[in-house]
Amino acid sequence: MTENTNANQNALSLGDWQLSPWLKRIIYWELGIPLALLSIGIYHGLMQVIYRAGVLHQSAFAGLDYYQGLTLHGVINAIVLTTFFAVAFGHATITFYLKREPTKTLTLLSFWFMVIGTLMAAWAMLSGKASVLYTFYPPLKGHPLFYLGTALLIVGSWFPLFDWSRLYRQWKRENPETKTPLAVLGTLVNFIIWFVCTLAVAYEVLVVILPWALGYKPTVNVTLARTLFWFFGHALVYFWLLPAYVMYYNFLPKLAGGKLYSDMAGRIAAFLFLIYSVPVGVHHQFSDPSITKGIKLFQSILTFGVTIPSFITAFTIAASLEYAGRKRGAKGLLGFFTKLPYLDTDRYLFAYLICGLFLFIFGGLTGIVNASSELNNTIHNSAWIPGHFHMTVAGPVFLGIIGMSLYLYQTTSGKKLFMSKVAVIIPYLWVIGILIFSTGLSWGGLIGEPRRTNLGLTYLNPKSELFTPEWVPTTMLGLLGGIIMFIAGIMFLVVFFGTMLKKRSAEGMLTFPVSEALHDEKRIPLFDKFKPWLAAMAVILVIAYVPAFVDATKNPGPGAPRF
Ligand code: HAS
Ligand code: CU
Repeated sequence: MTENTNANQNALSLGDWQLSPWLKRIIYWELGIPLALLSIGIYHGLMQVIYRAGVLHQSAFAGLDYYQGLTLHGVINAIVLTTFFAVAFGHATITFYLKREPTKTLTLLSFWFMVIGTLMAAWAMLSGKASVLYTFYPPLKGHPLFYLGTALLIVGSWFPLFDWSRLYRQWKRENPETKTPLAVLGTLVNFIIWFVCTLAVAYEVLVVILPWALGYKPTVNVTLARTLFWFFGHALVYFWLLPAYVMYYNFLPKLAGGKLYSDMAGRIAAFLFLIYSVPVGVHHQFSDPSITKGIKLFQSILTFGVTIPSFITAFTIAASLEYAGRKRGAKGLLGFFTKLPYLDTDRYLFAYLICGLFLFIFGGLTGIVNASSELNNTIHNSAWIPGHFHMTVAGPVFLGIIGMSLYLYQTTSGKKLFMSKVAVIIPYLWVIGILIFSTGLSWGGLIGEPRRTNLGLTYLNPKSELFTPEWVPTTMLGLLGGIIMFIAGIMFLVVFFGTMLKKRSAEGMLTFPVSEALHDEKRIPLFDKFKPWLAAMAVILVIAYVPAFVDATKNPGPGAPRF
């Protein structure tokens, strides 16, 4: 039982919770289904590096086309896994911190929408009818069931927000003077961002793309579709990231043996994400001619705004780790880094979280390069971009997801970890793989290696007229890193499903390593209310996006070809 009793008004009793059997089952399915699909996702990751390095022809295995494999890789890993996990982890955090469970009907409805949606999209991708990549905007055109499936998956992930908000309001009425638990605040902020940004992609899919994909409309406004997509697509990356941030603030300090340096820092970061996450999508469209310079400049500045909550997080979590290290006897300026429980199998979650944080230093820095519109000219659409995003979404996000999936399953099932020593080294192996892989891609990107191109057999073949020797070492590094990542991924699946097959050895409970705050600041109403921040979010969104949509509508460009 963990208690946080720093100040009366912050008091919360956070004992373990016995999940209702139906909720436990749903959470297991929501963790297990995407992890099973992950086997396809990481297989195609491996295939990408092999094809790109020109080692094998794309049809060598299973006869799948490069773009089909890339679509499966992106959709499964970045959309299906992340969405299912965010919902499952949300159910767990809300239930644990508010001590009340979501309603069965809505939870089941959400689950089935997500499962059926995923199956529809999976059919379209596996049958080769939707090789439209995970960004799926035109002019690429896929089977209508792909779009309908993705829409169902997204709508399914909306339901819990309404349920959780109701539980939260109920809790707040009973505890008006208690600070909203930071994990609950983070989860609600995340799903509000998700709800707002997915409205745009729902419109894109249902109103702009589907009539064209079904053949009712001969062409489509590509710029509008892209602008709607990126309204969603950038905020999507924070929807991936925020569950990891919830873990960093609320669990990592405790796992390290210390306290969260400042609780208020976490609240400020969460609300800054709420206002800045959406109105920055145009930073993916710096090269789109139809959008005017003023909007690009404004959204570029806002993009620097959205780095602030991450800088706040970097300093707050570093201070929390320093506190933990010193408590464990560390001396000197940086000695605390040597005193952390890196390989402690009882706290294996620590390893997953610290490795993600470490990768995010590089993921964040490369993001800042991308956001600078001059530099963006150099790296846009180059291999640099997957270099960047594997140190973000495949860094803190992926490691947070797999570490927490294992933790949630293991603690609530009351089973012992299968191969615990292996479980704790997986994230380090992953870090080595990603660092090599991303170095190859980032370096390649800087010397013109494109992304999303099966370049191996043409550009890397000495007999080809297009042979580009500079890309041999970069794609080889990608291959080496990719192989290491694949091995780490398979090892994780063995540990996770191996744990599932074990016998129960204790009563399973929902429990989290809750961090106390070192500075547990008084409740300040502004940082405990959603309304003022929602209003600010709406104002900035209107200023940033109305002109962008007007531009895209007035200036549609050539339209999509009819194929
Ligand atoms: Fe990004 C493209 C800008 C963050 C994901 N990004 C992408 C794409 C993806 C993606 C998937 O401005 C490609 C989309 C596509 O397919 O076309 N990104 C940014 C910026 C940030 C950023 C400014 N991105 C993310 C996150 C992602 C993600 C997070 C996924 C989860 N990104 C861009 C831009 C593009 C882009 C442009 C378009 C490029 C183009 O031309 O196409 C910022 O949010 C980053 C802020 C982060 C920091 C780092 C803080 C560091 C922390 C760690 C501290 C460590 C400690 C531990 C304390 C400032 C918190 C130390 C421990 C030890 C043991 C040492
Ligand atoms: Cu972005």
